[in-house]
Amino acid sequence: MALQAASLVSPALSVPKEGKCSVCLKDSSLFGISLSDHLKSEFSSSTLRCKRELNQQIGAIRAQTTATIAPEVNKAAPDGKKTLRKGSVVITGASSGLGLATAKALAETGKWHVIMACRDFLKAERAAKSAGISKENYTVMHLDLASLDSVRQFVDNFRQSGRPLDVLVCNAAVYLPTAKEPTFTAEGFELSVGTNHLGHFLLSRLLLEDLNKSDYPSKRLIIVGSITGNTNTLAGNVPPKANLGDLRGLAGGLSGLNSSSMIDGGEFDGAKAYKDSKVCNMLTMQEFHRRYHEETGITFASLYPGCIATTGLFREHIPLFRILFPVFQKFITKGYVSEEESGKRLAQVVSEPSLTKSGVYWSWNKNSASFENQLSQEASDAEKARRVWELSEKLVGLA
Ligand code: NDP
Ligand code: PMR
Repeated sequence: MALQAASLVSPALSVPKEGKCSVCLKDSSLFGISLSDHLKSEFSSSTLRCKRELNQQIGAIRAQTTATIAPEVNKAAPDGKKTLRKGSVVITGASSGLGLATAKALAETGKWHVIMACRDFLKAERAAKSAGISKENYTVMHLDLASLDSVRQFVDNFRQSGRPLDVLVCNAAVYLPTAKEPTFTAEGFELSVGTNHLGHFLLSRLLLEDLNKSDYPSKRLIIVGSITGNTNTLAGNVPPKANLGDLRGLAGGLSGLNSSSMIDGGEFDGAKAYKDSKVCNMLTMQEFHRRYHEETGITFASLYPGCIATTGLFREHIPLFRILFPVFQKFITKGYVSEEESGKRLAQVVSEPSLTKSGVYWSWNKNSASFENQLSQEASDAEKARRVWELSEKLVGLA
């Protein structure tokens, strides 16, 4: 049934009869891309650049204003008992989709102040407003993960704000399935791995110190993973499959100049680059756990929130995909979840007292109950995690 629907979706898709995991896509862009789509994306990338520069300026101004905000503290009530102060959580990419829904779910409890770490300041403000998040429960701060300078600037601005850091959620991501050629971050790393993995890697390494200083009862660092990076699932077996290979491209800096833009050293493939970046996210979470959990007590976790087929993640995909994908996930795979539901799930990983176990990749069953899921062989390979960590340290200037 699933495969019948799949063949309706695209002529570029062929399904060999044997083997349940052998669905083949001849073109990773699924339907190919029309000239008008291409021109549109060229146009929007230059307007995006201008917008980003403007946002950076606005972000700097805003950062100065947030620097004056007095931090909340754990207060002693008149009877001498301490009341728990509001938790302070940074969520990257909180301007849409999962990040916004999580910000809303946490803010609504009245127990959290959400720092929305976003590249588009105005978009984030508007998103918070239209989601109905009250002003006292959030702050927007500028962060462009595709620039390591911006990551460092964000960390400085955050520290100047005087707020504690109790939970960090590395959520932002880009997915470029129709790109024919690689695009690059400010430092020249292929954009998907550069943003989704390397930007977050630097951010979380720098903010570990801040998390460690927090006096909040449960400190957490969460890196959003995905089923599509796990080849022990049907979804993870849809080509192109994640595969970091021997990491030769990562070692070469993903620049596409003297080395490949892909981690495994292969030809550029936007869909594979995204899935590889998700494997890096899940490996990084486990390496954090091995290196720092015992010493700091911080909970390190990852998750697959469900297939949130309506988010902006698929904005670069062709229009037909964006129409059919939610229907396919709702009625065929039954893997679909709404943005609201996914936000509640991630909010649980941020704040539920029952989800404090570290080193876990959380998923949810059909009744929306959380469980500890198994990662694929590659996504749980400790030796690979160590090597990804060490190579990433060099690329982001920490080693
Ligand atoms: P969205 O596109 O809705 O959200 C992604 C967010 O990342 C946006 O806020 C976007 O900002 C932000 N972002 C992108 N690039 C940068 C950058 N350079 N600097 C800062 N922020 C950036 O997608 P989702 O909500 O679906 O994705 C959220 C997470 O969930 C991702 O990690 C994704 O891998 C994961 N996930 C999603 C699934 C799904 O089915 N959708 C399934 C499994 C995991 P802007 O608004 O400015 O574009
Ligand atoms: Mg997938 C149980 C089956 C299942 C689930 C849970 C997902 C989730 N997908 C499943 C199956 C299939 N998908 C099958 C059988 C096919 C072939 C028709 C298929 C195809 C497909 C495509 C072309 N699926 C996709 C794409 C994308 O472009 C999405 C992607 O890979 O983004 C990286 C995607 C996804 N499927 C999912 C999920 C959660 C995604 C997207 C988001 C992500 O992993 O972050």
